[in-house]
Amino acid sequence: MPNRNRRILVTGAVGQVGTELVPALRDRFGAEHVIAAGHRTQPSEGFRNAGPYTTVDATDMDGLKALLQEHDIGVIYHLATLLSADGEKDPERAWRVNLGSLKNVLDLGVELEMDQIFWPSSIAVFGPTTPRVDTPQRTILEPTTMYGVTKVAGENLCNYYFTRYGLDVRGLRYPGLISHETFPGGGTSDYSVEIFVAAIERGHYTCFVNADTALPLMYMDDAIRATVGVMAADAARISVRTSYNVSALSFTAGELAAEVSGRVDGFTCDFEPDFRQAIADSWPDSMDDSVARRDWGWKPEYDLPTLVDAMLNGVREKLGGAWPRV
Ligand code: VAH
Repeated sequence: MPNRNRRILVTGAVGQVGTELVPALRDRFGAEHVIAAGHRTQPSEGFRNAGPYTTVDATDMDGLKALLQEHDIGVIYHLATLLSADGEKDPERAWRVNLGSLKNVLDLGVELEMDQIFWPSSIAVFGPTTPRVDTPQRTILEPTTMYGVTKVAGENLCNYYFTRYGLDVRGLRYPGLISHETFPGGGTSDYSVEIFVAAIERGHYTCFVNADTALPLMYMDDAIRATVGVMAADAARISVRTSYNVSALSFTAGELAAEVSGRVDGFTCDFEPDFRQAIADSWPDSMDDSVARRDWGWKPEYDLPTLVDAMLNGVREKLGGAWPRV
């Protein structure tokens, strides 16, 4: 049985998911129970002061081991990663960071007898040969980005450490995540966040994918609930140890622009694809997440209108702070 006295470590804690996962875990388990670990990105003062914060380079095995022992960690949410667009700019670094850090986490998970490990996969595991609509849980995984390659390799590494060592590793194939608490960078789905900031700041956005580009997308509140939900599930119900498909919405960049236009007077959007179009084109339009719904009761709560309302309200509130210019 998990030792509930041992603490939780979140790596990549200052990233798009970590910034919202850390508070959610602290609400559930107590602020002092959750150690937030960043690396290069500087946290806001509020984030740094909200509970235990440190930095770690998860590719450094000795440094990571020392951190796990110092704080008596029993559960790791290992979020540190290079995303798809940044990964294509430096594939070698993407492999080293994404896979090197995961291997360290898994090896230390066995050596220090971690109770649980969470690791995020992505729809980036899919490629041009994968069925594009209602992509099944088990299907062809031939990604055309290094980020996707690291996610396929990582999923199989997690499954191996469960099968070989009994390590309780769980993962989710996150869709493109849409949030307003951090400004994401280095991803292909970033247009789905940038559009809200640009609409409020300038009333115009130039989108870097075509209007008819459809992707599986999800509001961050749903992603956090899925993450907490899969980790809270009885281990006997977990039938997937690579990573679960979890889905919420599928819509095109043009549909998103139309929803924003209906709420922001005078907003206009044009579409000028860049190198990220080819990455988006390699990913599916929608995912089948029936296995996650069956195994541990996954169910999204946000539809497109409620997502857009939440994002516009959140970005308007956030713009009082220091948002970078898109
Ligand atoms: C990216 N936001 O764009 C990430 C995500 C599905 C996309 O993995 O790389």
